[in-house]
Amino acid sequence: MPSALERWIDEVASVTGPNSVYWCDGSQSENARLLREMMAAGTLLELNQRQYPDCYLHRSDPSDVARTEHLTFICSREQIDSGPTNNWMAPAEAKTKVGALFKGAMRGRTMYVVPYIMGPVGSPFSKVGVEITDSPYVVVNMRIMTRMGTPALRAIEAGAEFVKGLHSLGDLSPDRRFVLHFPEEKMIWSVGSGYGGNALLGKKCFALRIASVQAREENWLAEHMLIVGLESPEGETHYIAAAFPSACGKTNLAMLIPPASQKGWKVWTVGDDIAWLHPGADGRLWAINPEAGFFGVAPGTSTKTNRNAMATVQANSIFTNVGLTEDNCPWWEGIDGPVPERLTDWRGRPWQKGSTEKAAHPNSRFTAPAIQCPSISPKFNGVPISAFIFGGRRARVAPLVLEAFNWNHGVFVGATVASETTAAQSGAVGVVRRDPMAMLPFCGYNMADYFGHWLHMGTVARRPPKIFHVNWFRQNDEGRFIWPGFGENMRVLRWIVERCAGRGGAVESPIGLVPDKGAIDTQGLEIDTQTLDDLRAVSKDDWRAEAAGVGDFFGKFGSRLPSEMRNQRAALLARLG
Ligand code: OXD
Ligand code: MN
Repeated sequence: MPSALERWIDEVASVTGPNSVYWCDGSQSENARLLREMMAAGTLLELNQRQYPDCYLHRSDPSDVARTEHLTFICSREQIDSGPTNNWMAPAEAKTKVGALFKGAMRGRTMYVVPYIMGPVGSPFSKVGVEITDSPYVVVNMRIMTRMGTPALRAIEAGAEFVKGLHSLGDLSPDRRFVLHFPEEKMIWSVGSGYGGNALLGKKCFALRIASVQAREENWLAEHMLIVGLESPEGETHYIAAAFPSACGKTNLAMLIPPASQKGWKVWTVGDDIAWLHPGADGRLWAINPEAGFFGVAPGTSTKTNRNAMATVQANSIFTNVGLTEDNCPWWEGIDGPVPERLTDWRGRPWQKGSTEKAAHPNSRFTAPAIQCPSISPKFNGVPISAFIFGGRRARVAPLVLEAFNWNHGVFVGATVASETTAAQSGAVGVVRRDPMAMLPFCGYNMADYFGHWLHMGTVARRPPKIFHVNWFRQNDEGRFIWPGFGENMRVLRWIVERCAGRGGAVESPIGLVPDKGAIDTQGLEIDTQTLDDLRAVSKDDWRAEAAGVGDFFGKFGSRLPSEMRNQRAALLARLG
């Protein structure tokens, strides 16, 4: 009897009509063949193999360069279960409307069956998925980003449940592009886009939107968080999971290199984008990175901003929509060295120094194996989390760092994070939006219930992490950043670790605990006391306005909002006087 997987493959093949069906085993030889075929077809360019061995460049359709949130839907049976922050389509309507786009969509193409595991092979926290796709670019990226091929198939044969993901490039038209999630069926349909966040279905679609639903059902958390370990000179390591909106320097923080002033400290990279967290027998939350690679934003990455990332992408990596130098090396704005006189831009057109257009697309990416990162942690099977950090990009209002009073207050802090939009989303850049736990585009169910789930997890885990908020992006009146950021953020992380260890000075403010004067080590930094005060400043007027904005935001959720969220807001207003 054919298995459930085989029946699904047959069903999809009969609808989409590919020339052939190919089951991926994840082997090196299979990968080499796919790369050769793409180069022959002109969809992949070989980069300078001396400087970038086994690295390639892909140029996407110029209308397909970022996640398209307005075309992303949660197709729960009841609209209320998707909540006011998600687009919703009824499952039956979605299947009819988008099913029509899959009809004959793979004609003339190969249909690839891509079995994969999110998380390490054999880990009890890992989950299995199968992506059907007609894009070989997706296959070679999935091989970097997940544990792809035979081990996943074996797990399914042994009875593992799997998330079904169906992807077709379709005709790449934004008018016929949809990214659909069926949370009750644990199924994903994506058509009309080859962009990573829309097409590598293991990442945002499974590991966040579908997994967030699974996590709620099974008492764990699936979060848009990097995971790092901070090892002190004495050899004590604390792990931190941190949520920031897209393109806020998550990858840089995950791979931070302590500056010379932080002698003896070491940072271990566990993950740069997604954390799956389970309560352990010890009452703590234990995190794994479900991914095996980094899909990072290229522009701004250099040996100065992120030496580890530069080392990671030196081999076996795929670059998407970056520029190209005359000697066939990838190039982007902010990379090391002088700007070349001439380049080929991300669309393949000649580019000259001084051009008003960018050579690399602002959301151009690298896909690179995590194992190549010099700071990669060997602890793939789980690390205990001491602290959660939420961060936003705020020019004013939020201080450099604050600690929540307790778990429920921390959930409120996470739920009310605001940030400014970036190039990772299509649409206007620089608009302030509320982005709870940096999960706004990634929560697969009603966010009011998600806040409830977070509150609940504080009772499931007996020793939950402490919760903090950071803002690296505070500016002065002239619009200049007042905190140096990058490696110097280590100083703030050290205060956080100190607090987790029961040390570190803090004073109460109406919005949480802020570092005592002098509690953050600023030795060797050129920063005056006024600026330090500004970084710790909490303006009651600003926060009253903020609380009003929070009230508007909470209002969207109506009676579904947990009353504790309203209580927290009332308590904040009371503390503000
Ligand atoms: C990402 C994103 O690609 O958050 O990680 O957009
Ligand atoms: Mn992300």
